[in-house]
Amino acid sequence: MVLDILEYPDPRLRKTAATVPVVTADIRKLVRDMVETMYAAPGVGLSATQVDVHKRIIVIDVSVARDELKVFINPEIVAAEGEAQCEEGCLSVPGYYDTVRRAARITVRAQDERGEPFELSADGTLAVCIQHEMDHLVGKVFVDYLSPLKRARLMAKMRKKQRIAG
Ligand code: K2U
Ligand code: ZN
Repeated sequence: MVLDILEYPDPRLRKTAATVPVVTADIRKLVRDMVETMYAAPGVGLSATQVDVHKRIIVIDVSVARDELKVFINPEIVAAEGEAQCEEGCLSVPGYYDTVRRAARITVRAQDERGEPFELSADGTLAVCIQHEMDHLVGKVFVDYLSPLKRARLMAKMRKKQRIAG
């Protein structure tokens, strides 16, 4: 089922996710719900933190055809190099996009939804998205990288929007 996505500055977005000890049927059900929620948003990535489940799980599909789903359980970046600036958005900060600097190429180790370990090297949008989602798992939101002035303007805009939404 489609889950609710927490909106910035909800304090629950600041919680740190716990490692998943065993990939159980419940974890696989959560992954399915996260995948459905991501495609429905639509987004190219989603972290469990954003649906208020504080476990180290992210789902990503950066393909144009929306048919290259990647599931990362207990992801860890084992190598990072270079630097790239990329325009980022976030389903938890709707309507706001800004440039963030991140590593250009990364190697990530994780388990898939069967609990099988794998290693993946990525660059481009996939590398940006993996780093963006892994930030969510430690309570970071991409707006944390912006200048205080930009963040203040964004907060005013979000508050106004949330007031109108009632
Ligand atoms: O974490 C999220 O809210 C998912 C983001 C993932 C993302 C962040 C930065 C750069 C690429 C992906 C959402 O997909 S935001 C919507 C979006 C879609 C395509 C490109 C940029 C942002
Ligand atoms: Zn995000």
